[in-house]
Amino acid sequence: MKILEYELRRIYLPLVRPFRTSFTTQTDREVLLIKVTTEDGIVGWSECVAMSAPLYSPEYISGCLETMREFLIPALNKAGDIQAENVASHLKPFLGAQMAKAALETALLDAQLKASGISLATYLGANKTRVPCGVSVGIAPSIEALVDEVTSYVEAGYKRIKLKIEPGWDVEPVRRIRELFPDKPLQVDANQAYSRSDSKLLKRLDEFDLLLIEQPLDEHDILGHAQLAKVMSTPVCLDESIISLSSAQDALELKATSIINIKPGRVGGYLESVKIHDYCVARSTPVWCGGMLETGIGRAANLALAALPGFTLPGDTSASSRFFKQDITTPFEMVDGYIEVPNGIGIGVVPDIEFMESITRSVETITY
Ligand code: SMG
Ligand code: MG
Repeated sequence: MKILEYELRRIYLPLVRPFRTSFTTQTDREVLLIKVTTEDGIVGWSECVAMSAPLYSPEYISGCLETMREFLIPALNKAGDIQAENVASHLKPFLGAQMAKAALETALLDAQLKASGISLATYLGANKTRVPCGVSVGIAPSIEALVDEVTSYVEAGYKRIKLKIEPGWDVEPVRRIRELFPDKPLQVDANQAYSRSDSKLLKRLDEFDLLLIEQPLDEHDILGHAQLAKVMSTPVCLDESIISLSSAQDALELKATSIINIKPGRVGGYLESVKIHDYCVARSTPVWCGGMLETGIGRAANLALAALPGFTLPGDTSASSRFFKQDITTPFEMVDGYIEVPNGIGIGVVPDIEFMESITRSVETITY
């Protein structure tokens, strides 16, 4: 497959409500979309999960654009006739840049699968046609506001609730939600907001029968997570720290994590995600699919991944309406707490070009 054109497009979508985490409050989602066109005129789409600023991860949209334009796309072009399966090895000389690399690999994979007439779900090895949905709930202005928001998600049918926490917003909000919904699968995500000296405080969360606590400490603090996991009965689950199969293997071996949040963008793509999944299945480690406030483009691909057999916990695979009033694809809707896995060829969705154009801030095209 030869790619003749790469289109890099920045769009902005307003969020239906502000999304507050320990590191930022988001009121809109800027997204970098990738479109590739092959020499046969087949088009592949993907979205880069980086945020506007390097707050969740070191990567950010302008940086990804630069990396793609200056290094990654020229390297792929130089490689000539390429397969999605070889993208990672062509890009290996460039360090880091998992999100930028993942986006390029996914766009090529979409085009390649469209050419061969198979869906991403089938290609990755999915064994489900629908996946259970979890929802991620931001830090609220008050406990009452949190109760209202969580209640609306429970009533909508979400199968699992994830509460964002930070120092000063942890034990009490979690206690309140647990009291209201004693049987609801519940987990928390700190996005690195605590330090090793907080272990006593974090241990207080053990009484709430949580599925897991996600990334309590700094992304580089593997030892700290291992020490914390020893004293907490709540399983520790790493998110930001896991950037590849080998980092997952190390963290599991060191007992810094006992569950893995697989986010394809963070680990360099869907192919690396499947490797992590397979490794975890072989050692009976549960995995679940994380989310990055994706539009329908990224959401479609995440649903395909979440349909693999080892994804035994509900993921952050919520309905499009959780974040967006209008999505750039046909919205993903939740029925009885599940979303259907797309079964069209490739990622199975295409953007509504007119709407996408209307929310575009810039487009650049690299033609060969
Ligand atoms: O897409 O449902 C979603 C968002 C899930 O909480 C979510 N993602 O750390 O897991 C995480 C965060 C990262 C993005 S927060 C701006
Ligand atoms: Mg997280």
